Amino acid sequence: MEERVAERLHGALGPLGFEVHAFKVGWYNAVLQPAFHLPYPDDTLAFVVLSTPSMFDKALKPFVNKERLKIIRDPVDQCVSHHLSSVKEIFPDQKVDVIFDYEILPSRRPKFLAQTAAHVAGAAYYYQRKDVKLDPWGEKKIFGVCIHPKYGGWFAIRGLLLFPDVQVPFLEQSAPVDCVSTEEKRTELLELFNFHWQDGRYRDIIEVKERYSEEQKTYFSTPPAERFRLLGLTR
Ligand code: GSH
Repeated sequence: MEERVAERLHGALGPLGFEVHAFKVGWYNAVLQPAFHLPYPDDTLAFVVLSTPSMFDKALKPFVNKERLKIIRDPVDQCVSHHLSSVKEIFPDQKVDVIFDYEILPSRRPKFLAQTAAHVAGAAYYYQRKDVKLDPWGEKKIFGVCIHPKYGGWFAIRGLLLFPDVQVPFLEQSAPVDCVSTEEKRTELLELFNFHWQDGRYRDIIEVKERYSEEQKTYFSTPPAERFRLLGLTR
């Protein structure tokens, strides 16, 4: 069952530059405090959706061109929302719940912890402070970061697709690739991500197969309000 759903999702979202990885809600809930649990039974089938570098050309630009007569406020979020919501049409007999990375609860907590989902699904390794033994940061708060074996840090976690009617008790979990395997590199990664996030060097902590184009780098490093002209939309 899982394979058929995965194949169809891959067929629909792959050509748009998205990647999907299956997991069971129970794997996710098992590593989190109850306040963060997803309210579904443990065996429920879910997918984490990532955008890869090619999403920019394959999905975002065509989406913006097609929608240019409408008012677009959040090009990236609206594009992702459009394509993930369209998935419902390929599963007309199934309930599909979609949660986006930008959604927050009234408590201002995110609706799901994206990096944890990517890790348990085997999509990208979530490196955290606890993965470094000799910790040089003292009292400082250190955020963890996911690294993808193919794209390094050049990707984003966009959402979850949940299939509440599909139970997959026998789904096998695969561990994410531990691509930043030395203590030194992990320390460097967390250092770069926490203290030099904007220069993007953390994204190249491993040799990557594909990264954002210069155009895409410029896009994401430009404040959102000024991005419209980069897309040829005048504001
Ligand atoms: N809300 C705006 C939109 O929808 O256009 C901004 C979206 C945005 O820039 N999101 C960031 C992003 O996609 C944070 S997830 N960055 C890509 C990256 O950092 O790899």
